[in-house]
Amino acid sequence: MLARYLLHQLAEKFDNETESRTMSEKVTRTTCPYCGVGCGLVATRDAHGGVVLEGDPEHPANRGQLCSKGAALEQTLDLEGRLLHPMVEGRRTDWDSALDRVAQGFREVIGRHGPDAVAFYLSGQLLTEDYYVANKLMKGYIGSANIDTNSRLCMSSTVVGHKRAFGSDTVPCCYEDLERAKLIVLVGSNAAWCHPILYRRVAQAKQEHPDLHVVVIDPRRTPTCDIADLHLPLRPGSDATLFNGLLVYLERQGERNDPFLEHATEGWYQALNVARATAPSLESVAALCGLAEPVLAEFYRLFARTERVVTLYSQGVNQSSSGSDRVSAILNCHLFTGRVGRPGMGPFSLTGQPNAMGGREVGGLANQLTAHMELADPQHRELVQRFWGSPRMAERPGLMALDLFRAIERGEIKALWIMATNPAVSLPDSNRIHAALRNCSLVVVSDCVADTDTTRFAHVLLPAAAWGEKDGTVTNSERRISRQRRFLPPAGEARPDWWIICEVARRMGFRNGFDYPSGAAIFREYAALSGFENGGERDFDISGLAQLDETEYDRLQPIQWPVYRPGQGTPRMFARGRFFTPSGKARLIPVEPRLPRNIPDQEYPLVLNTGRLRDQWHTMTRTGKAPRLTEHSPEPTALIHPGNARELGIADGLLVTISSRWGEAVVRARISDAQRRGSLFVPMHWNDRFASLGRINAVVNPDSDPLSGQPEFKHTPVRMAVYEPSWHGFLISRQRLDLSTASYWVVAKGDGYYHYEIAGEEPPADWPAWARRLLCSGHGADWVEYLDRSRHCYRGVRMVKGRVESCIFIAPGTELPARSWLAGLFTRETLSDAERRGLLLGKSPAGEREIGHIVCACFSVGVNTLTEAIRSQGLSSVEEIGSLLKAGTGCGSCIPELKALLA
Ligand SMILES: Nc1nc2c(c(=O)[nH]1)N[C@H]1C(S)=C(S)[C@@H](COP(=O)(O)OP(=O)(O)OC[C@H]3O[C@@H](n4cnc5c(=O)[nH]c(N)nc54)[C@H](O)[C@@H]3O)O[C@H]1N2
Ligand SMILES: Nc1nc2c(c(=O)[nH]1)N[C@H]1C(S)=C(S)[C@@H](COP(=O)(O)OP(=O)(O)OC[C@H]3O[C@@H](n4cnc5c(=O)[nH]c(N)nc54)[C@H](O)[C@@H]3O)O[C@H]1N2
Ligand code: SF4
Ligand SMILES: [Mo]
Repeated sequence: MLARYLLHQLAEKFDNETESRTMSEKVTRTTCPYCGVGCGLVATRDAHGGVVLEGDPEHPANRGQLCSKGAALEQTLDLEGRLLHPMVEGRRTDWDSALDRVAQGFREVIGRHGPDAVAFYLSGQLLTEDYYVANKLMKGYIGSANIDTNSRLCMSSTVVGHKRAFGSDTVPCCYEDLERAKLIVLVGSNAAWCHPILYRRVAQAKQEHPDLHVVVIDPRRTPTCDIADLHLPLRPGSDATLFNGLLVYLERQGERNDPFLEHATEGWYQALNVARATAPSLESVAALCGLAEPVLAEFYRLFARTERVVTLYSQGVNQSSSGSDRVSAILNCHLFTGRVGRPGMGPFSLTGQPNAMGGREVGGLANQLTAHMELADPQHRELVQRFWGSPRMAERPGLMALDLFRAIERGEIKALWIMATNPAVSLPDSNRIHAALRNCSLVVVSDCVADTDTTRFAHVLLPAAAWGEKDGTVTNSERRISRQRRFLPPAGEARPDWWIICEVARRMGFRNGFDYPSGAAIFREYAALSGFENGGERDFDISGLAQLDETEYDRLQPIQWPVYRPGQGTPRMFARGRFFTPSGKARLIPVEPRLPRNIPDQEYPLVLNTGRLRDQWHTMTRTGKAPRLTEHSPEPTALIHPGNARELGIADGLLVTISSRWGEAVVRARISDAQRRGSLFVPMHWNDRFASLGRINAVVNPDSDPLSGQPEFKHTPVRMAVYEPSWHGFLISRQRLDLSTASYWVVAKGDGYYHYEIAGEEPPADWPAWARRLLCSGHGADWVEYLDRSRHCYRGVRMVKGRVESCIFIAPGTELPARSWLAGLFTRETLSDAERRGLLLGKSPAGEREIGHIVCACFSVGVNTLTEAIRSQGLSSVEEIGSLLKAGTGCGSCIPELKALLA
């Protein structure tokens, strides 16, 4: 994929700053800042000061391919919305003052209330070097372990599962195993949208080897099911029963691997016994999981008869109040059959963020120590402290994310530093998180973006260098460490996170531990610590990278840990059946399946499931800037089964209120037979910057897994009702507007415009006056308007010098003109007479068709265009669509949707 972005001024500045750079250095290899697949990118600065971004054909994760998000990165690089300067109490200041303020604030709180009265909340989007120094500062110098990370929301159940089974948090597999497997089971993973390049590798492997089977286990029929031979739409939360049932079945089929169990494991008998008691028969499992018996039996048969099976799993497993047990139930089946440590098989947890894995390695979680050591282990504490030569060491595990925010709420934690995460949006029961942040006497936020739901609570804002501006390492899902390299100068006064942390540490009096000349120096120290007195007892060892000089660090090639010798990585773990438990044996864990604590009842009869969309990344601070990405899903929606919609009188496209015991949100209803009856799906992405009422975590329950602390994001009892405003409408404007006078609004950034969907409970007394207040800034505008007072229909178009500046359409119901033709007019400098005539009608007088919502982001092909062409031209394959309309021939992320349209 080719992407291009003009950065004249930035590039000039960069050249001035780095005069010595030669032409050949203008090609920079780096790594994608989004998901844990960890694709390589090549950034090329051309002679005109532009940057071209392409997939790196040499990176082993993606071999040149990129998904829609990676391919649209160039639309996120501009300075719009960036945090460019340090700010204290809303005022711009210089770095010295801001850093002094943070150091002094933390020192004061610690002096008065002790080290546990402060906390850091970090993120899998920090680089390893950033993460390492933050962790060192908190645990070794401040002397508290109140440092947790958004990986708590993401991976922590897997960490528990891994440690229980393997004695270490080790992912056994590598990506190549996907190509060598004969069966791939995806559990609670919508990889087609969330790990698109891996998904494509699986799709391609399946094309080349038709005997490769794919099974998807997910309550919803997701785009990932497009390549599945079998889809198990199980009852939400019933995974542990399903895998316990599989364990029993494997035993019955004689698939127990006795030699492996004997030599390499312990606990299988107890695990099997509990499975027998809780999932005795196919019939009982089918009933408990809400599945048809033949479908379940087919999955069990496939699993039993296939030696080379990889189970890929993600948040549908982890994000649960029994996530750790669900992970163990999966690992049990692999251990029971000895299917681990060999090519083409194993349990494979997909990591979410680009450096979720790196964060686990450096000990970003409150209960871990650096380099996979344990905070609860006195020997590990002593070893790390001695290596650091640090004045203190946290003595016990700190608070996990949810507990940490509860401690802030109670006033026990008084100073909080948040880096590279947006907890005001992403934590469950988020209204309560807002209250806690409001209550905290010192909130410091390091971010690249100025205005987020979280930065609004900050007393001190520190501008962090963004992707493309900073240097360091990340680790992807297959333990592969890759370099992120900078190819742009920092925006404004932004600085790398590690630099900011070290500056604060030095100002807190810890000069000795934080005097690093470069990120490379931090990496060397970290690599050395991983090998320090290790002797093969700890899985994480990258001591082979401890001697890299600056140039070697700069040129570091992607490599999988452990790395004992320079240049030699380890694709696969546990090949010899030795594990990191005290006995060296893996453990099977008895799993008693537990239902979520909060289950549907009469008052809240539906289950709310939340997750991701193809083209948005989390809280939208970056992907929300890219018109190519917002067009796929411009508004938050709730997917609803047709049966539930009928019962509740909900028609497709109406607004609905979703409420739980914790809070409320308003989103648009989309009726879909891909949903399980009784279960809704709402994306996690929208927040107070992009919608008035779309922040779904206001609704999500705050229950969590007692072992991992991972929240129950996929299961909240809710009720749903039609939201009935007195008027509906939309507006398109070249400027961003303040919509606080509309009770419902959602904004999406288009190419040269902002698109708002709006609705209101009270109609204004005078529509034209209201529209003028909302849209007018300046003189010299011509208005074209239509008003039907009695029916509350209003249409207004504001023109300046023959160019459309904004338009607004209001009606009592949702019957409004389609948006795409109107939006297209915002790319023009002047309009034809016919187009002017079409304005108030909201459609092209020439009869051009509306293209509908965008399916193919690369070539902006809409759903109407596609369905029309499929019908009229009799298209029957993705290839035919591609050759006629180009859709699907770019990044390929839309292929599952194209297939769904064909079907
Ligand atoms: N486009 C995009 N990609 C991303 C991200 C993004 O924001 N946008 N974020 C990245 C991050 S940090 C992460 S963690 C990953 C997450 O990647 P995924 O885990 O694949 O994504 P989700 O959509 O959160 O959830 C996966 C699926 O779990 C299903 N599920 C819900 N309840 C259950 C259940 O009880 N059992 C089972 N088996 N399944 C269930 C949901 O229906 C959903 O389809 O994605 C990464 N990639
Ligand atoms: N309902 C529901 N909620 C969920 C989930 C779900 O499935 N359902 N999933 C959970 C999961 S798995 C995850 S991982 C979280 C993600 O949730 P968050 O981590 O809160 O989401 P992001 O939008 O990725 O936030 C990253 C922030 O860091 C900033 N940033 C980007 N790069 C840098 C940098 O280099 N330095 C600094 N200092 N800042 C930077 C961005 O501008 C942004 O504000 O959400 C969780 N919340
Ligand atoms: S799959 Fe897409 S989002 Fe994930 S790393 Fe690759 S290009 Fe980036
Ligand atoms: Mo995540």
